[in-house]
Amino acid sequence: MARCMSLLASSRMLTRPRMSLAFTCPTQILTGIVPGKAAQQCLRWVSAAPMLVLAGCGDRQSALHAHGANARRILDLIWSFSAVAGATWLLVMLVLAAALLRRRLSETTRSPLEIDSHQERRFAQAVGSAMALTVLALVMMTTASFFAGKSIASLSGTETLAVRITGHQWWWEVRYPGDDRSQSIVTANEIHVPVGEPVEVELDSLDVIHSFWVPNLAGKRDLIPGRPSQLTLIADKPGTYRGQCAEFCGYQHAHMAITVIAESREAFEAWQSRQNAVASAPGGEEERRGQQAFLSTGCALCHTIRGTPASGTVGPDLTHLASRRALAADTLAMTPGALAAWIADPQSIKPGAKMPRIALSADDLNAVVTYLGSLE
Ligand code: HEC
Ligand SMILES: [Cu+2]
Repeated sequence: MARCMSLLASSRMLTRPRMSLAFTCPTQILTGIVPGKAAQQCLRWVSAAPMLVLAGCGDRQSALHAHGANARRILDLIWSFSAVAGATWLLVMLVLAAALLRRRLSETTRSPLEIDSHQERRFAQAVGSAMALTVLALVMMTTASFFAGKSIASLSGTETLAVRITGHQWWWEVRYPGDDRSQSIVTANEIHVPVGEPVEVELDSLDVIHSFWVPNLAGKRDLIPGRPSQLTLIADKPGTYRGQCAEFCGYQHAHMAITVIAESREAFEAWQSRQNAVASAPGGEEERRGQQAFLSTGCALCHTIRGTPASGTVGPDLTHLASRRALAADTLAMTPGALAAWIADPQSIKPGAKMPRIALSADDLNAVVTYLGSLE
């Protein structure tokens, strides 16, 4: 960006003949001797800027589009704090402008060391009232923030459903505890909730500190290893809301997204009963071969597919993989091509991810993709 700014500042370099330089150093950029490639890069930045700004206007992951009681309290706070901060900034700028203007108008000959007691008193009054105003604003903002927190906390205890989320580098394990163990649903990176009902989200981590943040629905809450925390989530409009880990947790932190799907009670219950079932048995020759390859090449050491001997817990539960919308914490869409690319070489898609590259023959890879793709 700095490179870009200095390039913009001196447009003559865009027309300057290209010099034969092997590299650019800051002084070369500043003096305007820059190869055409840097200029091109800069133009790309400039043309991308409006898109970056507009990207902030989407409402799938935005604290400015509150779709739940919890998020609305926070949005009210955002607006009131912004209003106070904006008004303060405006006031300071006005006073500054007035001071500069006055100084220019009244070029006095008086020495700055001379003290005018009348003026001193006025200064003291002005500083005193500015301080009083600041204290008043702080007290008002603290009170607003206290009541917002209280109102958010008052939602807890009214939940109709509990979801247990465990943070892993770099994906979210999602469990819906059932009355008995066989009834508990395990999935990953995707939470389904009935619309309009408060849901208790219990958070914990097994490795480092993560932070759960679905801005449309609720504020942030950290996941601290060994210190479970909880949060109440309400979605008052059906839809798909995106969230992201909001605490830097390592190399693939940026690829650790979570999706909340809010749907009607009936749709939610239908989803729940499909998820409760064990995985469907392989339907054909290809799927049988896929399952065999899955069980014999080490995948089963890290992944569970309920209804098969695969019971690893290092990676996401794959029992109903194909019912999810995305792969690897919203890094890829759920398509056969993306699934094949992920299994063939996860490290090229999410370098550092805790899934190793496992060499499979092309036929085995295809079969595994067909098999996993059938796990609706
Ligand atoms: C050493 C443990 C390990 C082994 C072995 C392993 N995986 Fe994984 N797998 C993971 C982890 C961890 C993730 C989550 C990666 C992430 O999103 O950062 C994952 C993610 C996946 C996903 C995406 C799941 C989702 O919901 O996003 C699929 C599909 C998958 N693995 C298939 C396989 C297959 C097929 C094999 C065998 C060829 C295999 N894995 C072997 C650990 C493993
Ligand atoms: Cu994280």
